[in-house]
Amino acid sequence: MSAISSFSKWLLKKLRAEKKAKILVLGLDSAGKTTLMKYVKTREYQPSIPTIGQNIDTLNFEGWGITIVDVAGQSQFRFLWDIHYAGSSAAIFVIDSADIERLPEARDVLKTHIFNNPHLDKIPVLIIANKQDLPEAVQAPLLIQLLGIHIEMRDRTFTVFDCSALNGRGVYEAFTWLVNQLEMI
Ligand SMILES: Nc1nc2c(ncn2[C@@H]2O[C@H](COP(=O)(O)OP(=O)(O)OP(=O)(O)O)[C@@H](O)[C@H]2O)c(=O)[nH]1
Ligand SMILES: [Mg+2]
Repeated sequence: MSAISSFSKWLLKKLRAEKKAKILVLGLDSAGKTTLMKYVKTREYQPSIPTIGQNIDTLNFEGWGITIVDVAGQSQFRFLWDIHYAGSSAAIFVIDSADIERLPEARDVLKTHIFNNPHLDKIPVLIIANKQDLPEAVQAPLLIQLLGIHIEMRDRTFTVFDCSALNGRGVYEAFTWLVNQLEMI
């Protein structure tokens, strides 16, 4: 084997080996974080129970080996989020778009734990407007206005995707956007 071809094989292996990322999945309890992550992994809806602590899993998506840290959203567990911020390449914030009453709480959590979080400074943020299969779900353009993120996120790469972890709508597109951001880091 020539020196050039062993070098290119080594380089290829190294490039492949380095396509790894840690992604943090945040959001209120019952937003659908765990259901969504299960959908991405298995391509089908699977029922889930409220998370206690966190679920850490790996996922292969479009050539990326992604470590998913899916935290418990209940308020009494949110202090546990702190230990997971370091080393995150991107964050996903899942919102129950059909639960209008809890949108102000979702906005506060998004602001405190992502926008104003120095540990997550500058990383891309994928906001999932989940539960779009429900008739009362608010869609992305209105959700952006209600959350005020068009103003808050001025200095940040972010997007909002309408999704459903029940029927898979928008899930593949949202994750494709995310890995495209990882390619640019
Ligand atoms: N209709 C509908 N229900 C959903 C969807 N995603 C999740 N759910 C349901 O919402 C409930 C909460 O889902 P989880 O995935 O456990 O929510 P979570 O954000 O992980 O909640 P915590 O672990 O408590 O933080 C479950 O009953 C899910 O089946 C969706 O897209 N549409
Ligand atoms: Mg969960």
